[in-house]
Amino acid sequence: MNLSRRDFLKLTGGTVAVGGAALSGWGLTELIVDEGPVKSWHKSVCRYCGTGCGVMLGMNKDKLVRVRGDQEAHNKGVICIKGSMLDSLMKDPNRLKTPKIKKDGKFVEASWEEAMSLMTSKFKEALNDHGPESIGFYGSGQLLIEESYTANKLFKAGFSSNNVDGNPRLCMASAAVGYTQTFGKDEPPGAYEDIDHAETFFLIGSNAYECHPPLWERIMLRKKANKNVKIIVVDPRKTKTAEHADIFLPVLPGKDMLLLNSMCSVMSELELLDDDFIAKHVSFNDGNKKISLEEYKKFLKDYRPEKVADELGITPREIREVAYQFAKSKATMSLWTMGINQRVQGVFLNNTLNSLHLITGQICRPGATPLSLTGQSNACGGVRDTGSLAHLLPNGRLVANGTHRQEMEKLWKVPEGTIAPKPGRHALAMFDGMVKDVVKTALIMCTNPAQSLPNNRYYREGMEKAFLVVAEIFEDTETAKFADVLLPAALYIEKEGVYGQTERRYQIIEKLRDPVGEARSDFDILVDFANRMGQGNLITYKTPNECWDEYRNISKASKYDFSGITYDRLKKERGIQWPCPSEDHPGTVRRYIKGDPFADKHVNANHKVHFYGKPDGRAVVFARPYKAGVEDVSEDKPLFLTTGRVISQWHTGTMTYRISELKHSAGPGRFVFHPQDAGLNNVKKGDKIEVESSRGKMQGIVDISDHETPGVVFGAFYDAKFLVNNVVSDDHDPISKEPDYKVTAIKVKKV
Ligand SMILES: Nc1nc2c(c(=O)[nH]1)N[C@H]1C(S)=C(S)[C@@H](COP(=O)(O)OP(=O)(O)OC[C@H]3O[C@@H](n4cnc5c(=O)[nH]c(N)nc54)[C@H](O)[C@@H]3O)O[C@H]1N2
Ligand SMILES: Nc1nc2c(c(=O)[nH]1)N[C@H]1C(S)=C(S)[C@@H](COP(=O)(O)OP(=O)(O)OC[C@H]3O[C@@H](n4cnc5c(=O)[nH]c(N)nc54)[C@H](O)[C@@H]3O)O[C@H]1N2
Ligand code: SF4
Ligand SMILES: [Mo]
Repeated sequence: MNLSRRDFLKLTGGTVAVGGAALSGWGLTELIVDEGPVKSWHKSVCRYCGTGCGVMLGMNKDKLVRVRGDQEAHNKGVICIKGSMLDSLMKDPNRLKTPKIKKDGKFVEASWEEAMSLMTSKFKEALNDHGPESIGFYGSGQLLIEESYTANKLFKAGFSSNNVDGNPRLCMASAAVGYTQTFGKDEPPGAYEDIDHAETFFLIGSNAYECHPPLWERIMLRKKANKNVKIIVVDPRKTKTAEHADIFLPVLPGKDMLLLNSMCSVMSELELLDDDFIAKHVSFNDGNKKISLEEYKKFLKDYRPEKVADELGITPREIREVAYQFAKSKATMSLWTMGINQRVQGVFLNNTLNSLHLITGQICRPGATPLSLTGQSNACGGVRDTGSLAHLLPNGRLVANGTHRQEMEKLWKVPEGTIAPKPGRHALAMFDGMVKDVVKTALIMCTNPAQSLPNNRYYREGMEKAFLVVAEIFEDTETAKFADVLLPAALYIEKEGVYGQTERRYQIIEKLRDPVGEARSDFDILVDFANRMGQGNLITYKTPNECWDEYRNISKASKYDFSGITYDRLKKERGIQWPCPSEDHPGTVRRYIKGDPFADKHVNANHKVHFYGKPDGRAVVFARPYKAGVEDVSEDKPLFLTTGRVISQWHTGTMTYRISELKHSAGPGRFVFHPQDAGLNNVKKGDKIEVESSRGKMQGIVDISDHETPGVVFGAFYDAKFLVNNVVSDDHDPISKEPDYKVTAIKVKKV
């Protein structure tokens, strides 16, 4: 069936995936756009999210006129409504087209020469007068790998400044630390393919229906094909994902550690543990030292369902049922996202999710795996794998580790001692440093922190004080307003480079047209900046392909080895999963088992798994206690505010809220109440209210929906006129430093 996009949105509210399959039933594989005939089709990847959908782009000269899902990619032709409207984004007439410099509070057009020399002189001044800790780079999981790699190398090895961080800190940091602590290496052991083999899906803190629609559709197809498939959803809100669950646990926000530990305790009590797997492949730890299985079991006794169910807001029976289903199913796959990562106990939650799989042996088999879903298109490849966070170096190395620093200094051909031994400032600390006037000058690229950081008013003070260079595609973003120098960036198919998504899959985006106006790719901006800063000997490559080849060869020295993934291969194949140590290697679907080049020599019929990230080859099960967060409801602040996303909008809305169909589908930003809470607070749809949290007050409009649950108010963050982050708390996980956007106690009053 062919429909215009407008009709499609009218019929569906934009809430279903566009594709061949189960959910939508529309049989749509492409949406028709009247932009003239397609002259050539090109394989690419969607610009937006970490699902990493393969798309086919129909070009008419330099115009993108059609987008459709790539049948040969992992998403099998399915894409969501955002991806299907990439052409609208690419033809937006309001792009930033020239550099601008702020003079007397107003932006005036400038040449690249003027803008770049002002930027260079400000960075040199800060470096000379205040040292490497006074500068910073705040990047993004939406930059290309070559761009993040270059910025990271330039700052850490060129300027000896570890103040390199970015929005993946707000998103994937807890998952990355979780995997690293458990397995010794970041990035998931499994892959999307596991969806086709799983019998039980355990989705916790993920609204995959709205945020990873093609993956959700693949889960639905699996369920249709096999009647034993059960879907468990744990979420304080009755999301569209939860609506389709066989078992839905509406836990209260912020308490999941009680649930996960309780599930472990049930498994221990009912002898559902996989003793053989544990004996061969697992060790136990209390966070400080190794412990025995017996000691671990003793720790779990405090979490018996009867002890925790009330606090979770569910029944002991429900916990037992879910634990039993998880352990006994033929293959259990966990999927989680921000409801778990963006939490003050984000790392512990990630550890414990991994543990559930390890103690039941639900891992390293088709369909049995803990798969953390990635948020942004390139948070994995671009930021986690390149080590573009304040505490990391490329391919799993740590700033604080002397051997790792020396390895990178050799690979980057800089003198020993060049990389500073102390981790730099993580996202919140970077902007806090600006507030305190310690971070003087920073480059912000491909992210909009003035809207996306929690406790937003506070960090904006810092943006006001520091000298900010902002590379953007639009001039009207909240962060661009704080820029002293604004640089026009090339977007998507105006440049070339690689994205790496959830399942360790690298895919290329080819350049299909020139940038608008005078815009330059973030890569070109960084290479030019490096030269002007006297770092031409460090950043020697001139093209993304040359950069890729340098980085690809560097990866050889690590367990991330993707040296076999060349641009040539990426152009021909539909993405390749690392490890991939040679050009004739097919890539690795599942890690730590036969077929993974690093496990191969250790595994045999009797010993099928080898966790090579750990010296003893054993993954670690941590005994992690629950700790109540500071942001809990009380008489004074009786409601939970939780924040997140809707299907038709991307983050801060700069790209999607200007597209009329998508704007219409989402509507303006608002506070969404369950009918019962609306009644209790005497508010109705359309009322204006004031919301107050520990961080401040804001006003907003009320909406009412059965998708919310009593006690929980939802707000999305796409609308710049509804800055929900004004009231969201910036409490964060003490290890990952990822902020807790999901749990803020509030009170409301009608205005
Ligand atoms: N449409 C759309 N898709 C996107 C994005 C987008 O902006 N728009 N962004 C991408 C990015 S970067 C990301 S990070 C992902 C995010 O993808 P998701 O994490 O799936 O989306 P969120 O809406 O942030 O939150 C997920 C769920 O966590 C639940 N939650 C809140 N508090 C708790 C809690 O205490 N416990 C539990 N168990 N759950 C809780 C919320 O109710 C919500 O349903 O989406 C990616 N995909
Ligand atoms: N309340 C609340 N806040 C949240 C979250 C939440 O759940 N709740 N989630 C957090 C999470 S998980 C994330 S990932 C962050 C995302 O937060 P941000 O990264 O701040 O949000 P985006 O809207 O993705 O910002 C990307 C910016 O880059 C610009 N841009 C697009 N393409 C390019 C390009 O090629 N080059 C350059 N230079 N610029 C480009 C866009 O116009 C946009 O302004 O938000 C975080 N904030
Ligand atoms: S699910 Fe994500 S990657 Fe796929 S089309 Fe939608 S936004 Fe793009
Ligand atoms: Mo994210």
